[in-house]
Amino acid sequence: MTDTGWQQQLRQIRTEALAALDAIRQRAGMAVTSAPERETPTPPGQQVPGHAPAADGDRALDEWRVAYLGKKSALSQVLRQMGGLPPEERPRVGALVNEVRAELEQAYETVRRELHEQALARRLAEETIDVTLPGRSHARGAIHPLLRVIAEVEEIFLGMGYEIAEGNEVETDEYNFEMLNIPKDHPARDMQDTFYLSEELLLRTHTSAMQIRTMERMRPHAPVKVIAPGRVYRRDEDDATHSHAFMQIEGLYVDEGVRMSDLKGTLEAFARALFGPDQTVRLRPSFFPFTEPSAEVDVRCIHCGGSGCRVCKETGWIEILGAGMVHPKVLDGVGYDSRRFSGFAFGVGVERIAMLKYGIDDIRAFYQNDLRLLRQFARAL
Ligand code: FA5
Repeated sequence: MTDTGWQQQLRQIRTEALAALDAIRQRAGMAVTSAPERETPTPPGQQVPGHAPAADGDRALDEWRVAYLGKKSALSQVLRQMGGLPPEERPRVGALVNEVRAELEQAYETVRRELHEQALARRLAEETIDVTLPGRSHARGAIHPLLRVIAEVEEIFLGMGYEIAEGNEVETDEYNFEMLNIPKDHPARDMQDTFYLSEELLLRTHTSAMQIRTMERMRPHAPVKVIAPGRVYRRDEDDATHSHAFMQIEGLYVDEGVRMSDLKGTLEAFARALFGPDQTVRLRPSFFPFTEPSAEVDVRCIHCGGSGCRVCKETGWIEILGAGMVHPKVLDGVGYDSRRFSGFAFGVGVERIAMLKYGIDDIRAFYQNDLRLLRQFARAL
């Protein structure tokens, strides 16, 4: 083959290949361009509607690559025939073949990129998102005020080295009463009548059953230092300050040498952490069968600061919990020798604390799920 023969053959291959590439572009809806101007991709606006789907363009382009740049392509065949050329001609023809190959490869890359950009533009146009649309706001929940109080009280006592324990709402008569020194005929049972599931099973009337369960679990280990929040039940008439189901937090500290002054100091620190640094507590003598001595514990009225108002019934004090030194009978009953160990316990009414803290004057508000009340707690999440 003569030199011109080579050139002609290569020119033919080039023309045919570029025409086939243009056909692919055209089918994909892109404007036809002559080879040197291929660099600029066709803007999406110029695309002809109703063109072949993007996948067809990709497939055609793959076939094109195999046909014009692949091992069996005319270009490769020319290279293979080069062996029959006189050695001095080979470099020139080789360079020519490489030139055409480079041009075809570049043209291929350009069309590949164009097809890709075209597909992307099409997807962007089809999947339009209106970013100016206002977002849909999600309804936000809030932590219920009673759970907030429990979390806060837990935090305070964790800071004083207490652990948190959990008890059963369904209790046995044994744990709820008997082991707390409240036998069947004891008048204290009248104050805590409850819902019985059977002779022996009941809905617990206070979290104090946790004292027994905790000491049984920990014995003979000391100190025992736990608080146990939870729901309790009583056959009380519902009114502004009473509910038949409410929450308590039990506290128990047992060790050698625990004294009443420890109880008072602990409760004072608790009241200050909860209601502010100026708070004080007052212990009034009281009676619980499982503590001796026993006390009702008041804080200075949050509303009037102690001068007397409607909330504190003009006394300047508000009761928040019952407490006392763990009765020796209770200690001995669970295996802590009362000659060696002593302890204190207290039971806080969660609703009463929440009412004071958030200025809520009816306990029923906590259970009615009135969103106007609950929403006020969403802000302070
Ligand atoms: C007791 O329940 C004792 N277990 C507390 C205790 C624990 C004493 C450890 C000694 C040692 P009391 O019945 O007083 O005590 O209830 C404690 C607190 O629960 C009360 O101060 C009050 O805040 C709350 N409370 C009692 N009854 C109700 C009720 N019906 N509705 C809402 N809160 C109540």
